[in-house]
Amino acid sequence: MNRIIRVCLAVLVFSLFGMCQAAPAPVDTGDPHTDRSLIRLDPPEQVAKRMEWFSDARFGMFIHWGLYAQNGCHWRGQDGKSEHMMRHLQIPLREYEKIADEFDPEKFKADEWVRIAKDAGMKYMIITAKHHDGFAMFNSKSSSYNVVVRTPFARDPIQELADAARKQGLRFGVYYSLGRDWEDPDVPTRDGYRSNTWDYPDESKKDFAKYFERKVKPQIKELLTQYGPISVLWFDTPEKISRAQSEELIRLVHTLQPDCIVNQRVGNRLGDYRVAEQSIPEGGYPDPWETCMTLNKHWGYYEGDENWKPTETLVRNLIDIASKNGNFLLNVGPTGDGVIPAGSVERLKEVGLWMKVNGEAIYGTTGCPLKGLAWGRCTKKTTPGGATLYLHVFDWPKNGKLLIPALKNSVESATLLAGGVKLKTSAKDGALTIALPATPPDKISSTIVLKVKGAPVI
Ligand code: FHN
Repeated sequence: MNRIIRVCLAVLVFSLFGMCQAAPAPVDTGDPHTDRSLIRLDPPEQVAKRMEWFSDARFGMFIHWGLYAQNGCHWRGQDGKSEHMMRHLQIPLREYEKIADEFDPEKFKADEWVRIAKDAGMKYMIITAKHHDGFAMFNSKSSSYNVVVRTPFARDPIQELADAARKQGLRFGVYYSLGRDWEDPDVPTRDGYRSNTWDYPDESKKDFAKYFERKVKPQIKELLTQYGPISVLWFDTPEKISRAQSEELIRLVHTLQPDCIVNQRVGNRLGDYRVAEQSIPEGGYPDPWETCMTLNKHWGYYEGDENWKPTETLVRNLIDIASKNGNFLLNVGPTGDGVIPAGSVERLKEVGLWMKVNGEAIYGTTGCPLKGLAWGRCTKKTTPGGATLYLHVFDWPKNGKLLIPALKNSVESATLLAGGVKLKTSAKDGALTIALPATPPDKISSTIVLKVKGAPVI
């Protein structure tokens, strides 16, 4: 009997130990949203060249703006819950399009939006050119269901923002809803409920290829030929697109604008970089990647949502993402009259104040081999004959001693980035200790610049 108990205990211990082990690499699910590895159509060096600015930029603005913003995702007094309100309330297209008759954002100023992004330390911006409602927020010759033709505003915000971004030195990109378009009768989507089943109930009649030829390709061509350099084509919801169609789109984009990067939501594991949504992947991804995240709880402007993430969370997310080789695409949802909500502007201003002092430790950095740092994160720049490690200290040690475990390199210097104060270091048993002043320069995260000889050896 004892032997049986021993064997059972052994099995139990090993299985528990196994559960504590690093999770096995996830199996590719075939779902373009979740697969870890991207399939490349171009040689790696060509992709790397295209991606250079992106990895250096690290921080961008996402903008969700469309008819749903007119009344804060509400319709005739009903709560539409989000930018999906047309689907949530099953609003017939003939009714939903009437919102366009009132859409006249007289407070919209492209230069103002770009300045807000620039002052936050953002280096690129991506706006919804067409979201799931199928309404083009640009002058589309191939679909009259667009902001220039159908609204009293009668202006092209994509044109105005592209021009303003270029003038202020930011890169500009566009979001395009690929697999969901509630205006077009031919768009089926996975499990049907994500397509327009209220105006077009018969899913069996829907032919994605017709929509792809009639609307998607012409509009992608318009976006890439009407507005000058487009740095990112940010596709979304690639349900039901075939591998051949995803490939055709990527080749179309890179034929019209070779430097334009395409995210993985072009579908079928293709694309130049990966996307995480509302989350920061534990170990990052092997490919270049970006986390997109809302500032409150909604992508589009939702009346009454004042649940803004604290500035500390935003800054530490940016640092955490950069420490894993990722980019942070932080979203704003402007109102129907063209204003970025005050709660967003306030926090972006505060993030910008931190970036003004510490941006050097984010832009152009890569992840750092120092992992699992209890007090914060680390980013890195390679220098001739060595490296600069940026130590982002969230929790300032009370005893004035910052411990960096297992860094074997010899130290050239250690300084506070804010103010340049030199810091004393000492090495013992393969660990490095940095003596710190009593008060941290920044309560959110203080940066120490640690210059070491040779590539970091952990
Ligand atoms: O359904 C959309 C949603 O409205 C929003 O645009 C996000 C942004 O990444 N993408 C889809 C949800 O994954």
